[in-house]
Amino acid sequence: MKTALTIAGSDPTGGAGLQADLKVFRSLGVHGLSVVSAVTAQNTEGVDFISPVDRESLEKQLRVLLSDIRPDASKAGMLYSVWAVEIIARMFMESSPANLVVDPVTVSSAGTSLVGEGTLDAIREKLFPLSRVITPNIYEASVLTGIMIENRDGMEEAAKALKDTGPEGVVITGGHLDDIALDLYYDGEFHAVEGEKIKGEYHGTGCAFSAAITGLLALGHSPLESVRQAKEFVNHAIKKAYHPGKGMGLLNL
Ligand code: PXL
Repeated sequence: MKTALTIAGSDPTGGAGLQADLKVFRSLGVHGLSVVSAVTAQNTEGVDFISPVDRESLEKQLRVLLSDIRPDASKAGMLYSVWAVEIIARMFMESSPANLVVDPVTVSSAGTSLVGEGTLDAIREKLFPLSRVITPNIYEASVLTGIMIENRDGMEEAAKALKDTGPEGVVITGGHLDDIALDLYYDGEFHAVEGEKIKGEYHGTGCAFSAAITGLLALGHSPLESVRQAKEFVNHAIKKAYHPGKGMGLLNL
């Protein structure tokens, strides 16, 4: 059985974060490993509270797990603080992780900030150089590069700037061309990853997308193939989404 690790925040709704990532790994037939970086209190209407785990707890969770199991792929989701990024980067530099996917999470689907001061800069400087694939959405790519992305040219310019920070591939999500959802994958060449645009507000789509890429890389797919299949996986989960609460829909992972 292949293994995939997520380092992520806990989301009690099970729609995003660590819980969603584990469901995605399970759906793909990969054994899920998890290290919790923060505890959130939230429901389908929004995030109410965030408490990062302390340094020792984060470091111990990772060190003890990685001293035993070498994951076939790993994903970093919501890390929240600069020191969490530094601990993870140091630990991964020591253990040379295979197939690291970094989702530079900034805000929740309902708009709450999920990062502290300086965290995104630390992610760009310390984790992107170790990554196989990074998965910013248009907003995150704009903040990370300082480029205001307004169209496909802007997506391409930002993708190139992000590739220069060190990852093997960059996928910028959330573009659109008329009625087509456009994600752009760049690995030295541009690849449009198109999908049908689905209306409505869904929680955890970014988490599910980056987790699916991670699981597919663990199974041995190429980064481009993983990105394409991950997009299909998430679209399928959106089409079968359900509404257990009063707010956003949750993906059927
Ligand atoms: O989708 C970003 C995200 C990541 N991690 C956790 C979250 C969310 C969004 O709400 O709750 C724990």
